[in-house]
Amino acid sequence: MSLDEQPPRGFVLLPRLLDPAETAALGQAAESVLARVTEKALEGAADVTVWPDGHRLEQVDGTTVHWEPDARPPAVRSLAPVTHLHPALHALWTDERVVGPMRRMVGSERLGPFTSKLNFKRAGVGSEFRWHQDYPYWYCCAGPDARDVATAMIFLDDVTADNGALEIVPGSHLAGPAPRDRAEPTGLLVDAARTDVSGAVTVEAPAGSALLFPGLVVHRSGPNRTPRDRRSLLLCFQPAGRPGLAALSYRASRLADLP
Ligand SMILES: O=C(O)CCC(=O)C(=O)O
Repeated sequence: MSLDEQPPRGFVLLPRLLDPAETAALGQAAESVLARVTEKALEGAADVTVWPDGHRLEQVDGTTVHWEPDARPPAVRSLAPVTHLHPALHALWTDERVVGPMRRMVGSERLGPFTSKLNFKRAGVGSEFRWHQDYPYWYCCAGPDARDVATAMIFLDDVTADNGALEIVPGSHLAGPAPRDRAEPTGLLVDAARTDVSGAVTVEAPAGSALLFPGLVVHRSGPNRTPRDRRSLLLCFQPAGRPGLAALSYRASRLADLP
C-alpha cells in the first residue's frame, strides 16, 4: 500500500453513503443473522474459546460470536466474519460506492475481501473498545501483508459521542505500529501512556454513513450508555488474490516482531 495515496489524516467519512431504506434493510439483515446465530450458540452448538482477557468467543456457522463480557442477560458484542451469512451483507463487497473509495485507501486497483464484522454496541450494554490499531491482530494472521488491509465501517444507526462514536487519532497510521500495552493480557492494545492520543477526534455521523480507515490508525470507542443502539458493519478489504482472515491461523508469537 502506498501511504502517499491515503488521506493524510488516515480516515475518510462518507456521510449518508447509503439511503435510509438501504440502511434499514441492512439493519434487518444484521438482526436476522444475529437471531439465527445466537439461537444456535445458546443451544450449545458452538465451539467455545476464552481469550486471555476473559472474553468468551463461540464459533458457529462460520462466524465467531463475541459476547459482551458484562451484559446480563447475554448480549453480543460482535460477529465476525459475517457477510457469508446474508446476501444483503455480501452484496457490499462489490458495491462501487464502497469499493471505489476503498481502492484509494488500500492503494490497489483490484480488491478482495479480508474479513467482515458486525459490531452491535447495544443500547445500555455496548462496552468500550480500548485504544488499538487493527494491525497487530491482522499481523498475527497475515504477517506483513496486514499493512495492506483497510476497513469500510458502515453505520447502521446514528452515531453520536454518547452512544460510542469512534475516536480516531488523525495521522497516527503514519507512525507505523504503536507501542502495545504489555500489561494487558491479549498484547494487542495500544499503550495510551506511550502514544500521543491528545489530538483524537470523535467521528459522529448519521446512519448510512461510511468511515474508511487503514489498519494502522489508532482508534477507540466508549461504552454505549444511551437508549440507542450503535450498530455497524465493517468490511475489511485487501489487494485481490490474497487469502482471507478465515483461511489464516492466529500466531500470537508474531507479536514479538512489533513494538
Ligand atoms: O465498533 C467500534 O466501536 C470499534 C470498531 C473497532 O475498532 C473494531 O472492531 O476493531
